[in-house]
Amino acid sequence: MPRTLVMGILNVTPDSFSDGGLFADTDAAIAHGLALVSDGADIIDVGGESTRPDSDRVDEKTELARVLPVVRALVDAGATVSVDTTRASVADASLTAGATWINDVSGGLADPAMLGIVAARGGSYITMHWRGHAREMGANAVYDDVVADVARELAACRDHALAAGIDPGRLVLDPGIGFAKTAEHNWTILQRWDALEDLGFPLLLAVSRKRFLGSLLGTADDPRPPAGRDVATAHLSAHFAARGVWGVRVHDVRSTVDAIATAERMGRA
Ligand code: PMM
Repeated sequence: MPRTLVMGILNVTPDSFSDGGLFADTDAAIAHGLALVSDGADIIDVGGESTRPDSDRVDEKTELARVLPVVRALVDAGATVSVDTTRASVADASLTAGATWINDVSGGLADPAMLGIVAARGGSYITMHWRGHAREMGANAVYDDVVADVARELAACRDHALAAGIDPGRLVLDPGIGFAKTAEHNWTILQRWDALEDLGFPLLLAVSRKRFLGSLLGTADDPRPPAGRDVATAHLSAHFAARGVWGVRVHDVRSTVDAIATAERMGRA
């Protein structure tokens, strides 16, 4: 197995849940992206639209203005860049600017042009289990059997991506931890990861600083604040690296890189 890849999160937004506003300025965002690379990130995931529950959508022009200069600068510096977007136009412009990956939290559902554009451009694509934009997702956290339902809906995303012509060697699946899911749903999915492995594609683990970790470390009503969730994040990174997950998407790259290196060394018999 190749080593689990570490995707460093770079939110160029004023309102993301854990690092909102810190890197909203282009120069600060570029500097932070370069710092993530020097901490050991393999891919920098640049996002210009917050997916925080209850956040409003940004318009296309704003999203492009946030994302493109950062993508160009990081690509020029030699980084591998992913762009976290649900818009085909942003994906298209980002691939032109040198991005390798499109990370679409809507699994191709938000914009009907997305899958065709990524396929035509030969982009690499992360498709995530999704049940609606931020304002709608809380109400959609209803499942008969969360593992079976998420696996089935994610399989449909996989099949749509392949049918649109996305290269099977450039496709990664993500169950969308925290998206239209309660803390209990998230833990159940993580505990029954084999159901996702059965989908036959590389998987991305994206748990970093999410609220279910805050509830675990504090209480549901008084969760530990996001910056205090990095040890729990790194632990899950190591746990899933040991079972061969393709990648992990994290805010604090250093702690996850160290945890994965340690797990990898332990696994070398
Ligand atoms: N979560 C967030 C944003 N983008 N992308 C993927 N593929 N999977 C996720 O779970 C995911 C994502 C929300 O977290 P952030 O606001 O810290 O970026």
